[in-house]
Amino acid sequence: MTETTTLTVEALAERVAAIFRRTGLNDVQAGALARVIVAGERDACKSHGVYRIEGALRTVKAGKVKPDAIPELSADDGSAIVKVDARGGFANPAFELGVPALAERARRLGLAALVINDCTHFSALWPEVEALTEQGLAALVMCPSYATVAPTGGNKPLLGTNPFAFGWPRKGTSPYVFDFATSVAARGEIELHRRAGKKLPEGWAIDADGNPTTDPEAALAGAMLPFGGHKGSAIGTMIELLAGIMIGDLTSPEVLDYLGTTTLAPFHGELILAFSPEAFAKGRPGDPFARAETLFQTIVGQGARLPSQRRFAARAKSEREGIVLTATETEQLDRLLEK
Ligand code: NDP
Ligand code: PYC
Repeated sequence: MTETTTLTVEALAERVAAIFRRTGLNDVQAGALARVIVAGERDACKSHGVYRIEGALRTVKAGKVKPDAIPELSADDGSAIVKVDARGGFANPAFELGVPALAERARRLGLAALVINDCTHFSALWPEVEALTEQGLAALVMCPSYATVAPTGGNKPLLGTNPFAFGWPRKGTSPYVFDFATSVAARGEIELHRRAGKKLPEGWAIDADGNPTTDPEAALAGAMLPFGGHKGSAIGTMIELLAGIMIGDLTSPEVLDYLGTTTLAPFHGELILAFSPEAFAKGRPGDPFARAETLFQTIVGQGARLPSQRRFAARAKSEREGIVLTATETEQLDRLLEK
């Protein structure tokens, strides 16, 4: 049997933050990164958990992210668009800085946007969505990545795996949240298959000659495919437009040109939209939260599950019993702490 180690959420967060501080990250960067990585591990989202630490450290060592950046909130002009300049640091502390102003504007104006520019982004988006649903707001979050996905009908990497997440607040229970790559799977999943020596499911990727492949190495050298064919391809393109071009930041092909590799975390911008359901529904019949509950109950009533239910169950278990790490993961953390 493989040996495992169990740590509390707090103990793992301390270890991860200590690793980042040892590499020269300031407290703002190290704390925000540790929170998002540990949240991934806690919720059994392995593709964005502790496995991501080394990629973040590689990006620091390559000089492609500023470990001591202090994000800056633009002067307050009361507009619906809140802007945070990550100043070359990671996206996560920039998000944490911008979210109070975003939530206040969304409540006051009905909807508001947070634009983060010049950031390195490697994390899952649901922690950001949940930061807004916790405040009674609905949210949409998206960002480009780097060119690794061929558009439907094409044969070369162009779009990113461009994650897209949505959240709806629910009273007295976990929010409705989905969060997915607009490729068939996150690139992290391909890498985890490669490490485990497993073949990919059919339909995930093409090789460098544009032929379908189930070999993770060939997929990493070729291109991934969008989810849902032309529909995912169009949504991935929309994210390049809204969260790349519209906010004056890099698109996925530009990110790859800038980095020259997919082994580092991508540098681009991010767009977060927050909505007040009460403001939108004002003057219309019915309470939007009660109506949403009817919809959710009907979905579940058919035997379907709501997205994020697996994650919330994993979270409850981790909070109750601790986070279980494999021997390899524990060795990785020990090695990085000793470096
Ligand atoms: P998954 O396909 O694993 O999950 C997508 C969503 O669908 C989740 O909300 C999941 O909930 C839900 N879901 C899965 N199965 C069902 C089901 N049977 N019924 C209802 N809902 C279901 O996600 P991906 O592999 O596409 O993405 C994983 C992560 O990678 C995301 O968090 C994303 O943000 C991140 N990512 C980040 C990128 C970046 O550049 N920063 C790029 C690409 C991806 P549950 O979790 O409960 O299973
Ligand atoms: O899993 O596709 C991915 C990814 C790319 C950048 C961060 N995560």
